[in-house]
Amino acid sequence: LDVVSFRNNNGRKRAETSKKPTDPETVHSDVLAKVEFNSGGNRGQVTALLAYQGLAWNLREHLMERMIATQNLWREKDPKFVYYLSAEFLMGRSLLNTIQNLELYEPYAQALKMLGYNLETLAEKERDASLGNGGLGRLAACFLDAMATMNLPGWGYGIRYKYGMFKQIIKDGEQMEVPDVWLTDGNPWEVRRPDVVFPVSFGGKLKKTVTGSHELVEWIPDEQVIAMAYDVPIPGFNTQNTGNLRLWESLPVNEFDLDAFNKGDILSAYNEKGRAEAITSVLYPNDSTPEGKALRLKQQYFFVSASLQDVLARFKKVHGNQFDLLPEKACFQLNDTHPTIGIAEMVHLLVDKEGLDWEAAWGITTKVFAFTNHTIMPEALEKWPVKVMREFLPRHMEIIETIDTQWQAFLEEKLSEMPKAEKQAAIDRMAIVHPNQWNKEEMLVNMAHLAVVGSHTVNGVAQIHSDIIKSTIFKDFHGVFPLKFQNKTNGVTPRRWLVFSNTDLATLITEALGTQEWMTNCKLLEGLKPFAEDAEFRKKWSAVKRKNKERLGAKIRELTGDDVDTSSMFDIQIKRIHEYKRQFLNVLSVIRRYNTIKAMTPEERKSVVPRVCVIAGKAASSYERAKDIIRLVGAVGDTINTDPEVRDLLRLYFLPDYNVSLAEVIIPAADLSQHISTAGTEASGTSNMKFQMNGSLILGTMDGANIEIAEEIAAIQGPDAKVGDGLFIFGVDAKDVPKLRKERKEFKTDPRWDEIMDMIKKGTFGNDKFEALVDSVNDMTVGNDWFLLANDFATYLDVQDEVDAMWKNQDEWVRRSILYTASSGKFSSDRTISQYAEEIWDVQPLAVA
Ligand code: GLG
Repeated sequence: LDVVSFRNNNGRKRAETSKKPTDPETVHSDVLAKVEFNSGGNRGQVTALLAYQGLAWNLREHLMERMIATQNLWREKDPKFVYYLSAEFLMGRSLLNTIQNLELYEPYAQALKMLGYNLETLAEKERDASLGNGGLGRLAACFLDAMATMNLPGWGYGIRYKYGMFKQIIKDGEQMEVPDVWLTDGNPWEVRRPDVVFPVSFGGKLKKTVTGSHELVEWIPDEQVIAMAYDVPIPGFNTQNTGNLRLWESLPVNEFDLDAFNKGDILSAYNEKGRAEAITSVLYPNDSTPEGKALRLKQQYFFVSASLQDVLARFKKVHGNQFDLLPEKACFQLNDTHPTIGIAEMVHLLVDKEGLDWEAAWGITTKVFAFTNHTIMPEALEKWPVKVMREFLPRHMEIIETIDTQWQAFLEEKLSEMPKAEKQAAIDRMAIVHPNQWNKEEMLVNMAHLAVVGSHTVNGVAQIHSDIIKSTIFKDFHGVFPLKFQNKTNGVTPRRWLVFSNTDLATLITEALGTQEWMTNCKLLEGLKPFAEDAEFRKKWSAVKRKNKERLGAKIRELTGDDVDTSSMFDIQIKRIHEYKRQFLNVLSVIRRYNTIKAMTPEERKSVVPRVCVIAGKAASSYERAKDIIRLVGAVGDTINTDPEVRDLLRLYFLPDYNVSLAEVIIPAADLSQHISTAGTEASGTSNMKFQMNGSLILGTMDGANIEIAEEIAAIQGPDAKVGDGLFIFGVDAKDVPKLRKERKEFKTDPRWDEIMDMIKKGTFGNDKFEALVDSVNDMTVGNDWFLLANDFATYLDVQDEVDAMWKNQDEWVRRSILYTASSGKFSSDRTISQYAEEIWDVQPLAVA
């Protein structure tokens, strides 16, 4: 078997109902027709952009054919659906993912060759769809892939941001944010649906009419926009089924004010258009200003309202007003607190628009929503000022107040055994509307509390995280509803993250296992275990890694101008830049390594393991400490990479503009990857899973999904292995963190720590002293080293020594690498999604024959 044959789907029956011919000649002429008729291009001069677009339009027809077949079947059978409501979908590129999911690689590659292009090179022309910040958004994208592949009836619902995640440019060592204008060349992967539009309203006042005991509330908004749908087909792998991601764009009711224009007020003629379009312009507008905050709330309400109206409209076509059937037909998964306003919107739609009474509406609402929490970081647990909420969504604010009143009355009953003061304190802690702890005058709506009260299930994203939320942020709620809480450990799609981005490894795995079944049944990867003992196989395994490192080496050259030695250990940390993820700690150990090498004699240096350290990730635009870390990485890198005594043994690079596509090149090339958050802070992490699948050894703390990864790696080694064997684990225990934080002031730092801090403060790196950053972990009057870098520093250095020692034993290193992949089956998003489907959503697969 070779790459081509697995792409050709040898030996496995291909799901085949498509009417479109796919031989290279037909594809070639189809693409040319698209170039000519869709974009007025010249057949004789097909530029790369035109070739890409022609190809994409052609593929979209396959996708649409399959999507329509899928939707028709689902409409006919009327199964229960899951609707994944998410403010973020970090999709990345679509071209290769589509071709390979459709198993059309060969004919398309050949057709392109006839046009004079190479498929891989052309694929690089595509802009990433970066409609997400990080793990949460990428998780949503992996989930869509798994849902389609497993034939589960479900759609994603989100926002079609005009500008996605900002592009990161590094200028003089500093992060600059540039808007991501990803739609300028058009987006062939979406279908605009002018026939699918809903009004979404804001502001205004309420009109109440009382008839007998019944109070009718009418919301008279003073602002309205139109939500228009864009459908993005989601191909499943090895199935005809094709899912849908429906993204909403905000448009004005009145495009243009001709009156104003005629009066000479040219600019205000566009006022309404500008205001409406602002709602879906930017992913997460900076919310530090009141205007920004309000806009974000509007975004959330906008996409959730359109989505619920859309679902209810379809439901009513089939079931009329039998809303009590809704829980048998629909489940809404709230991806973090962002779509939580949906709970109030559902009540609003059912009571005010459909005329249900409150009890019926509330009963239905609590049966259709489920909520996933992704972090315990306070900045992600949204709280909206009542004032802002009342201004933009007066009816919803009232609904939330009623929910809260009833909730507190329920608690009065439920906790009636408690002593009075204790009971009141518990009720206050669980209130949905409560005073701002920093400013008692201001009342806030706690969206996480609303989500817990309004959902039938609440889940965390890895076992430790699900346990932590039960004893911290949702402790009281867990006391009241112990059965509401579940765990759903995250997963990632093995198609994008292994099969397509590491094709050589996938081919080698298929060759070893004698089947490609593992691509949809990842537990089969366990079959690789005996191959870890096979020297021949290990050689092939390392050869693949080496090739992937060449590819990353070329990327590093492209981005930095530097050549790196691909026989060095590639040591990688890629993720959002955040203090809790501790990229700073990584840099400290690189500085330590630098100092050690500097102090060595040339003879001693011969025993040093050469490393190329790579850090990449974006910092939130207003997060100064995170931006300091980026500057420090750059400054330390500049010093090391230009030092002739050291540069052959150590490099440090910050790669700019980390995104899905860059991750696809980096992950397959990693020898070692770092996941070193303070224990108890990283809810799960998902890149750790991608690295494990790709056979990169893990250096990490016992945090998030690292723990479960360690369990799986121990399990495959047999009954004698302990959790942590085979990984490089260090750091304090999550349960000790609170105490250690209290005692941090008295903690005696390691002399090597003090030495490095002095170096940085003296301005050794660049012309900066990084005072604020250093103080944040060192000066207890300024920062308090909340993430305990100092406590973990010494053990981190120790475990780095273990890494070096292990690297010198390449046989053992590669053996472990194979066992990592072999034990990664649990972390397929197929497993995660099947658990959601069975344990939360109650939806069943329904495949197009
Ligand atoms: C989070 C967490 C990650 C988690 C991801 C997906 O920080 O640990 O893996 O969601 O659940 N807020 C996030 O991006």
